[in-house]
Amino acid sequence: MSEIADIDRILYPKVEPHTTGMLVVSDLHTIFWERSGNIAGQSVVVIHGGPGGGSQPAYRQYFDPKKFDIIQFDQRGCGKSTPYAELQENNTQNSVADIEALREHLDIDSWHVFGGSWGSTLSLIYAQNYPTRAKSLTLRGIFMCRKSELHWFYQHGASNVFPDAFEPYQNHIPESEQGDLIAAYYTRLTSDDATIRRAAAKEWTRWEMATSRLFPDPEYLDKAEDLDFAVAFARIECHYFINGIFVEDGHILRNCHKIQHIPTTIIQGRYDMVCPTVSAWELHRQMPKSSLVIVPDAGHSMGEVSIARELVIATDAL
Ligand code: STX
Repeated sequence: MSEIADIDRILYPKVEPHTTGMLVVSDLHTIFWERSGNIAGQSVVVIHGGPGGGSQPAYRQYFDPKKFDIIQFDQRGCGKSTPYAELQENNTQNSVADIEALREHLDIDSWHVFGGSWGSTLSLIYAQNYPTRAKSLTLRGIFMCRKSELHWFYQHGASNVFPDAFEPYQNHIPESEQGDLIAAYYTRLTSDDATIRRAAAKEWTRWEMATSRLFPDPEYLDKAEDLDFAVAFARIECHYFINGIFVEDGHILRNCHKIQHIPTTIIQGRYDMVCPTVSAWELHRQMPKSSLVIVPDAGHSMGEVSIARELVIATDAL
């Protein structure tokens, strides 16, 4: 049985949004949102990864559409939000404010918050800023974007497990600049020359796609070839990371005291090479009432069967 067929049996059937909209959040940025499932059900907001990854139709299949009012949106500069791949006025504080603006726009009092990877980062900071608005947190592939985590994935660490995938990512940059790959990629991803930007985006994105699953999926790797996706993803990620996500290192762990009352489930793939398990562990330690599920046979992606299974168990229990 292929992995694709298996995951179809775990996830809820495909549903289409019943309402979509564009929310103007600043003079520059407009956010695309979509709503599916049961509008009279419990509201849940889905926070996508990257930053810059955009929301995907499959993300709503992690929720029973009869039970949940499912809200998805594309963060600034990605997916169907405009302007495309824009870095100005694109930062963590604005992204948190956008979630709150969307909640108010949809006239929802409080909602469940669901996010993986960068989506876990942003979910945590959102909940810490608006602790009465998050009814629960369902978090996967914990990423707190500390310098240690960024160094592990983009400079040295994951490189030791995936030297084959790391080589083209590293060698895209001349040796003289390889000492700081995030900075070197930033220069290229923000170049005036679209050819340079696109070439860098492809290598940056390939590295992440190649390392996201315990068993790499060729279809997933193709995302790096989709330059419309890769340019926004790579530019926005790199912009957030070179700026230390616009908060002090360790900000999230230091602010966990504000969210102890929020029921929290943490789902983490043991062999997550993008966001190693130690971050989930440290978060769990700071949130003693949280439940932590370490999935023994998975990496980073919510598309992995055993991660998907745990996520659906968690949302069914909300
Ligand atoms: N980035 C982690 C992250 O949030 C370092 C992420 N990784 N892949 C994704 O997001 C997509 C699934 C959106 C491609």
